[in-house]
Amino acid sequence: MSKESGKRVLFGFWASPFLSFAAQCLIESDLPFEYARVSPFTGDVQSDAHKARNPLGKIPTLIEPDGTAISESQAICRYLARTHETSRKLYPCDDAKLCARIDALNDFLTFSVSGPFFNWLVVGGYFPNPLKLQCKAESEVFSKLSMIRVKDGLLRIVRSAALSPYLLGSEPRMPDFQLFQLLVAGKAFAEMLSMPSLDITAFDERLSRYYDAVALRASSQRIAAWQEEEMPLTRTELFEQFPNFRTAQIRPVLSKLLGHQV
Ligand SMILES: N[C@@H](CCC(=O)N[C@@H](CS)C(=O)NCC(=O)O)C(=O)O
Repeated sequence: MSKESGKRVLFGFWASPFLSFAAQCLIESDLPFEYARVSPFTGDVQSDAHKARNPLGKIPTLIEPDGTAISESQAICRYLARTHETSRKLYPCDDAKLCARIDALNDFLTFSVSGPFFNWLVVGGYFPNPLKLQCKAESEVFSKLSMIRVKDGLLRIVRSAALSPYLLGSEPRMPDFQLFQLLVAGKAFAEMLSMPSLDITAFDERLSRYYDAVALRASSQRIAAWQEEEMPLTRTELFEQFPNFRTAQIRPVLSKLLGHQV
């Protein structure tokens, strides 16, 4: 039995929109949990202790009181809905038609918004600064192309969603917290990396109004306070510890790929 058993513990760090999304589903479901910090910026995700929880070496991971470990934010939220009545409003598993609409939005957000956003963050943001790789021109081109993809994905959503005020109507569902926490992360990383374009909420007025509506929820505000409290530590790790182990891993691969020393 893991030493975490008997308690519900969420592993990760607050700068991750995936962890914040899972945390928001827990709070909205009235499921108390403890938080245990595992930072990707220190290499903690590759520790034996974390890999025993999630062999993929990613955060977030949730350990349920019975010892069950679940990773991947959407898998966590769906598991909660299947095992806890209070969570079912976010993902009504007995309503196949509504779940299909929810799944469609979650899948679209993952593939067409969140994926390109994170590639942009890494290649356009982390590579030149804080990793200080000499690939500024390539990073800028990549940023522009990523911005087009992310904007396209977000515009498809705001044009087709109910936004009254939530994506599927008057009640928030799983994709609302996935999207909202991505918008929150955009703002945080725009500030942390001095890259204003990462604030993707600013792409469209409808998105700003949507953000403001979800931000009013008590769960959003609780998470915002935790995110803010942890930000100085995360910033220090990003600029001081992260380059120490990441730069050496990436530099030879990227130099070969780009055909010049980075
Ligand atoms: N699809 C995953 C994404 C999780 C993810 O990419 N987490 C990042 C932090 S935001 C991570 O663990 N990075 C560490 C690594 O890739 O080594 C989810 O929805 O939970």
